[in-house]
Amino acid sequence: GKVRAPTHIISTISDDRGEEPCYAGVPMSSIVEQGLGVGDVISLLWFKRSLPRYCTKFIEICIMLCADHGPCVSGAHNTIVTARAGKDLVSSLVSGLLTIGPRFGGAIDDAARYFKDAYDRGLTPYEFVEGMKKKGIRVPGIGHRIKRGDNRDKRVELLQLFARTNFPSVKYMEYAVQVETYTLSKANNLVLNVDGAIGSLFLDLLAGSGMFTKQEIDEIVEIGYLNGLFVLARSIGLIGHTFDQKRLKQPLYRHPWEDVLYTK
Ligand code: Q5B
Repeated sequence: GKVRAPTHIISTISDDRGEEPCYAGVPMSSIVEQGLGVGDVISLLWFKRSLPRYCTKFIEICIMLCADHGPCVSGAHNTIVTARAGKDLVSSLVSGLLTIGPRFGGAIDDAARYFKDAYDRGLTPYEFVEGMKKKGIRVPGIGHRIKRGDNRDKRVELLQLFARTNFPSVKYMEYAVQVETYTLSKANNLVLNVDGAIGSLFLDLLAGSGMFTKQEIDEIVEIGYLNGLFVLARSIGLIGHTFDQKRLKQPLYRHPWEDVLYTK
């Protein structure tokens, strides 16, 4: 019989060898003919399955709402400084992307991990938050630099409204809201932020859609797919900031001495 040399790469998400490329087995022409969108493409390439329309719409809303949050956030600031140093698009983009992490935009996976663990173990919000405090860990998905209890994040409200209207269950999100109610009783800045809203709602999508086994959900949460949503979304804004600086012919950035505390 035929003997095949062992391969150096295994790939399961796409195939470009036939007449047309396929994403998770779905030919490109079918994706276009069915009028599918970027949420469907993400479903195929990240989750290797077609998800119901409300799920792909939710993914698209996450991408749209996280695409940009002004020039002052860490990522945009880095991108702007890099573009003004005369660097190219990719360098400006990745310089911004590299700021995404546990404090800025990259708290979605940990929010999902901690909210899931706390909810599944039946912890009250008090037990969860105080337990985190004892361990010296900030609750991922809680807290914001400019949003407050009396100045909520509109993005969070829009995601919650969509999910309450379209998801079969929002138990993890409701738990995150209870956690927020408790943290807000401690300090006004400890709101449920956009990372926490996406993290908890994606748990609801995974658990409520009937499209994933328990083992698959655990794997997705463990591997950490969800920061990818923020990375993908914010790339749109960071690319925009690069073009903006180039268009405006902005000179090399130098931070003003007056804004530095020089001390020994
Ligand atoms: N405290 C986000 O902090 C921030 C606490 C907490 C318990 C918490 C902080 C935090 C978890 C990570 C997270 C995603 C660093 C944020 C995003 C995207 C964005 C960004 C944009 C966009 C803000 C004051 C007091 C201290 C702290 C306590 C704060 N957070 N305690 N759990 N989670 N959150 N990140 O304002 O007693 O005085 O020592 O790490 O979810 O990134 O728009 O800007 O779209 O671009 O610097 O929205 O919350 O507050 O550090 O001065 O803390 O609150 O222990 O207590 P701040 P701090 P104490 S969304």
